[in-house]
Amino acid sequence: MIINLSYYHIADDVPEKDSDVAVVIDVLRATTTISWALKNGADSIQVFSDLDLLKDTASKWKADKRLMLAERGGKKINGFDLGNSPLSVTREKVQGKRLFMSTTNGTKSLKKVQNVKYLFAMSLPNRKVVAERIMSLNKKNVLILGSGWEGSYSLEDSLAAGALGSFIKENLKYEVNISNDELQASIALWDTWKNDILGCLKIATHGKRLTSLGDYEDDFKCCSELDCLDIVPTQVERGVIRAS
Ligand code: 3SL
Repeated sequence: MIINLSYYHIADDVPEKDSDVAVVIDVLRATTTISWALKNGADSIQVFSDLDLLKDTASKWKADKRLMLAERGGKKINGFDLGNSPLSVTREKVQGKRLFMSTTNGTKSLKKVQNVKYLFAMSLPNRKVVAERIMSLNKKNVLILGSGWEGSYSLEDSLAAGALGSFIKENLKYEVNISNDELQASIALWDTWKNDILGCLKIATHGKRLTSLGDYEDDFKCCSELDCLDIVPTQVERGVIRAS
């Protein structure tokens, strides 16, 4: 048995060929927010690229069972309940609710691979449990997809891809084939920064962008915590993610 692991920086880079498993990463901050929302009891997250479609779909849901989250350029959009901070999805706000969510890049990556049979959202806090779930599936081709920023590379997603690749390489009983240079480079990145994850997030371009927008110190801390969540955000129907 062999597992082929590949990593693509952004949605547009994903090749047409089929994968058995896809893992989407948006460290700053969409997949961290999704992971924490589910940990705090959200019923499900439905992701959208289009804001009008999000509003229209949400309007058909019971008012006390829904929340609308939207972010563009790092900021919450006026008229929505929440933006995209993992700190905002507290138990008081999200428990039992469906979250209708759209972000600049992360939800785009989730949409891109929504036809893959096993689709997970990963952040640094749930890296270990997502890796263990992937390993337990015994599937051959696993695609890791970052979110980047508006079509370009992001350091923090690549760091997390390397963290995932390293964990699987070190813990899987059978052969792991790191099948593209993007993942080889990400594993090297992880080896360089694994003892200063927070530092890496802050020097990343999107880290600097967030810093320029305000005080995101607690978001950085939350997004850089490793292996502290036991939630595997799993697509259960197209565009809808639940904890499993
Ligand atoms: O790009 C995205 O999807 C967001 O995660 C960006 S932000 O961290 O909310 O600014």
